[in-house]
Amino acid sequence: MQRIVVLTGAGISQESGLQTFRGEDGLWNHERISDICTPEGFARDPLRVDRFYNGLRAELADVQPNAAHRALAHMEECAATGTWDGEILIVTQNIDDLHERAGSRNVVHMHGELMRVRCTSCGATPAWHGDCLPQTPCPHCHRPTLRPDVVWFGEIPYHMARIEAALQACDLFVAIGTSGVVYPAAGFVQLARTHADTMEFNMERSAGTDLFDQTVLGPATKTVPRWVR
Ligand code: BV8
Repeated sequence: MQRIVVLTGAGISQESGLQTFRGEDGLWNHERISDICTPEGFARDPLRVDRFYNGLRAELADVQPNAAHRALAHMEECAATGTWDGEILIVTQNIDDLHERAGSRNVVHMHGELMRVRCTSCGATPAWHGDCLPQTPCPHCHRPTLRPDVVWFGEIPYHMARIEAALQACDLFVAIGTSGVVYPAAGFVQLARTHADTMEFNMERSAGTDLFDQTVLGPATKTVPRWVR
């Protein structure tokens, strides 16, 4: 039984038409991280942050999963049907739902999900498809205390215990389309390389490239299906 953990970042969704964070047209070239991606930024100007995520949510409705998402979903299907003696867990930093829409079920969103909001009063995390604004009432407790269900800088990522257990147990750790600058995700290769093979798929060298056994350069829609075949 081969156990694979795949960490994905914004680069796997780039060819679906979603912006990455740090490329030449990256999201963080147009907005300051401190204004958008911190609890302090949200407390300062919740409307600005809500509008940022409302815009990403609207964009997501117009894009489709690509061949890289589908290749990973195919691996999970082969495991489920027994044509491959293995298991695959996708740990994604992405908040889009393209892995799920490609058919993957074993997906962990460590930075949260764009298609959910979280109530800071009752803790509910309802699915959310339209706009959410500071005065929008929570569908459960009816208080106007909803926020994007997203992990901002300085907040603790979701599902860390499950992720760390999977990293300890894996035989192969693969990173696809991540610049390797945001922790704790950027540190996963350090944890895995003590006992597992490590592979990276990217358009260019990342901050972590020297830590991987192998780096495959090129667009994920070409390189990942070739690897999965
Ligand atoms: C935490 C929210 C404690 C959702 C995001 C000093 C040292 C070390 C760490 C820290 C430090 N100071 C502060 C920290 C901690 C901090 C951090 O890491 N800061 C960095 C900047 C130094 N981290 C945190 O605060 C985290 N929390 O540490 O809590 C803790 C930890 C563990 C246990 C207990 C307590 C919280 C971090 C989460 C922040 N939230 N986003 C959203 O809005 O999306 S981060 C943001 O960056 C996104 O989530 C994104 O996923 C993430 C990483 O970016 P990438 O996915 O890598 O995207 P990027 O654009 O950077 O790169 C794209 C790559 O794809 C490129 O390499 C490109 O070449 C490639 N590519 C492009 N096109 C393609 C492609 N590859 C293949 N094919 C293509 N077609």
